[in-house]
Amino acid sequence: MNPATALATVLVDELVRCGLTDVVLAPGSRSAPLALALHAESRVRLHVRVDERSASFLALGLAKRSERPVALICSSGTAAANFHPAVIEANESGVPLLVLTADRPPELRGTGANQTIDQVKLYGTATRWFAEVGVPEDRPGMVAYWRSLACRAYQRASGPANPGPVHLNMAFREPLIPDGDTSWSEPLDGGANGPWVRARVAPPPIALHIPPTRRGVLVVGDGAANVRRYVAAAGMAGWPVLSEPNGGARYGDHSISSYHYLLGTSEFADSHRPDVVVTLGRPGLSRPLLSWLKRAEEHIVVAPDLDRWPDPTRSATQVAQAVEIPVASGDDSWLHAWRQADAAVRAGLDAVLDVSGTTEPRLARDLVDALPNGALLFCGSSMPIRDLDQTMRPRRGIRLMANRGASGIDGLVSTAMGAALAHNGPSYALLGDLSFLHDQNGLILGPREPRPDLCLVVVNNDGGGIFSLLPQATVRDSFERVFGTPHGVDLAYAAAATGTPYTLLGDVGDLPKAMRGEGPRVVEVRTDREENAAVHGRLREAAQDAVREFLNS
Ligand SMILES: Cc1ncc(C[n+]2csc(CCOP(=O)(O)OP(=O)(O)O)c2C)c(N)n1
Ligand SMILES: [Mg+2]
Repeated sequence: MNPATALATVLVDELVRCGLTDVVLAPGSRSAPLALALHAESRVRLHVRVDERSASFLALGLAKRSERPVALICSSGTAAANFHPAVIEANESGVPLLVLTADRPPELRGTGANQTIDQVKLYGTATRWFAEVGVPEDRPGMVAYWRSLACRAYQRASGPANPGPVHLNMAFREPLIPDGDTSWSEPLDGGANGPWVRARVAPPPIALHIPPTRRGVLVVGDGAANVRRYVAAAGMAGWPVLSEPNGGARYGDHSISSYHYLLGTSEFADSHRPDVVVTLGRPGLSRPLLSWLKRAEEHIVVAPDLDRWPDPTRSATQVAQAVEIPVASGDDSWLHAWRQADAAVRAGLDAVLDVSGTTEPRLARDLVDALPNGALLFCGSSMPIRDLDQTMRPRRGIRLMANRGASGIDGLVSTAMGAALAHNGPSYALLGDLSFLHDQNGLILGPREPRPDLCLVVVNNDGGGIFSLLPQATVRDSFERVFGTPHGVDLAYAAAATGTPYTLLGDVGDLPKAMRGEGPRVVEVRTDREENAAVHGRLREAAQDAVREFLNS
């Protein structure tokens, strides 16, 4: 057997023994040994994509939803560089990716040889671990090296407290395809069963006990872990829960879904200062929430990995791997005040939305209401995730995800596709038009590829709507060209290019009907950026009126 084939076969076998189930491959020649080993491996689901950037975000979506490492494979050269944005997102949001880049052997590097670039530590500080695997050779000891290397890579990617991307750069010398010979200097087999090296997971950490108080708040942001347990504890303690949609805690009686508007009204924020705030994950969507967090007396950050605790407001006073929220005695006036205020603001917001026509905040609210139980909603960056944060009513039975590690508008069609392929149930995505256009290649799906059940709802405001809500909006002359960036693309043609079923939604009331169907499909909703900015203004006013009325009652 030639060494390239031996390494690829052994590595794939060992990764499968570790638990690998999905692999995304972009085509190329140098990666042929891996491609062929994978194609022959019936225990993994293989996904092939032609664009490496889309391929890498597909892997990100698969790994993010399944919470298990997904392998990602490409050829040498710029192919590997196209993985970089997804690797960055995986690093920032703690998603386990196994990046296997094929490379030329050392004698071809730095010589001007075709498709050869410096791939050593290509992703810089954006990986949890990098290894230059070394050119495979037929000599005793290689099998132990390759198998233990695969176990280390899989274990390092999966965490458990600190999952993230791992990069193995794999130099293959020709020949790159099997030669029919099966002889090798030692047995290539793995252990009798299971992986070569068994990694033992550490016991759960001992929780930090905090003094009982009724005046606490639980804040849940992106990437939060053990959410149900903390929500239950907050419920027992009588604490309100402020959860971003993607935090996964916007459900139940204690959920304060209008927190963005409540905390954006100074009279409420000033008069509802908690004794303690506990944050799970990384909150980062609502400016009023972040300002309020900055002023917290005691801010406890729960972070499974103490090397990387999130604290964008630099307000943390304690960091712990786990926290015990104790039940406190006393009346429930604190929680009651939050809930009453929330109900008042909620009614004000809903009244504005109900008569706002087909606008983006209305669409976000109604989309969540229209999701069937068991659905996944992947939400795009920019206004979709913010509209959801500001309008979503609490509900159970759905799962919400977003790429909030680096908050890019890149790779979102593919991330949604990947998440949908790992989700057991119907999937939906809410994306802006620029985000959709940025990753049109995410719609390219070969005839033999696994097909996700995914409805992509694209909000087309012909450009970047978020900028109309930022100070840039006041620079009238230059705004449209350098911020608004209208493109005039007809999304029906973009969908038609890949044969993706397409529907144009006229009235937001027809949304549930438009969402029906199966397989990958696109629903376009046309909106107006200025009108949206105006609705956001009306929502703010209605919320402030409601808060003031509540405080004066
Ligand atoms: C890769 C990348 N490029 C640029 C940006 C900056 N950016 C943030 S939001 C945005 C506009 C997004 O437009 P769209 O997806 O249509 O959403 P909308 O703002 O209209 O809601 C841009 C360009 C980014 N976050 N990521
Ligand atoms: Mg847009």
